Amino acid sequence: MEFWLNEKHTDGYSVNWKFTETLYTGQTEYQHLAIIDTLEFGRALVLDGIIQTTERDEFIYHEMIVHPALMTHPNPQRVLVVGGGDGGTVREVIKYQTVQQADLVEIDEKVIWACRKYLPGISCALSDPKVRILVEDGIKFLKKKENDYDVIIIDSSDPIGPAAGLFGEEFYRDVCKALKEDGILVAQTESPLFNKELLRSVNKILSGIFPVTRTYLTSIATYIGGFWSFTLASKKYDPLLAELDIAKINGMNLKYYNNDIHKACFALPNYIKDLFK
Ligand code: AG3
Repeated sequence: MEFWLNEKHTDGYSVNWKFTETLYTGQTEYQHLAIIDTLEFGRALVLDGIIQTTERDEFIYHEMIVHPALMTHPNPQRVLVVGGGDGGTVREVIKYQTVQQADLVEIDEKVIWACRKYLPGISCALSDPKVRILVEDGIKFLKKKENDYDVIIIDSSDPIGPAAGLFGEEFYRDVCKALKEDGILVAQTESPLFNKELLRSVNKILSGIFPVTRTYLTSIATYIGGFWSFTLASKKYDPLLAELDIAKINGMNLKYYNNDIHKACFALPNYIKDLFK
């Protein structure tokens, strides 16, 4: 017998993943959660039927959501990750010697539990003393914060279900307030091909709040549409002008991000530039 996950993205597009084992499946308070072992990509976290991360290519996403901002900021000490309960993002954040504390605010405790148990290579940093885990709604958490973080990273799922509120203006204004005067925000902003209105809207909202807004790209086979986008918004430092101290990443053994990628990832094809006109 063969097992296939049919990952449905739109009415006319889905991706099929052959898997050999279901390690966990269940309904949480917020979503359906599964951990499966796929034939091509290793173990994967699946939320509401959509693959969030896989052992094989998680490094691309997690390095790219973290390093452009942490290299742009000259002295990141306090970092907040909203979502990201699998732990991959905080794993990259605490590689920086300057980082004293990484707060992880994840709404769904079950995601943390399942990733700790079944995805140890991704979740390994969750037990690090620098990481403080708060099981809480990121939207409510940020309302209480002011002038507190150097970098805030929004590592969310798609803008439906529990993450819907993480792409709107009110939330981004709260993020801005929670950042210090030279703080940087980064958000995963979906596929520019499949979700271009979302990317356009986020870029526009952030440009109205922050002096510097830059969308950047990478490609991750697990996610659809060729390119995957991230949007960085900054109160002071521009990732394109920042003097990068490449010594900061020496010894981190990164598999994707480097100095050349930092410069190249902000280059946008015309169909994406046109979205922001
Ligand atoms: N968060 C982004 C997953 C988006 C997947 N969406 C999709 N394929 N349509 C990943 C969380 C990893 N820490």
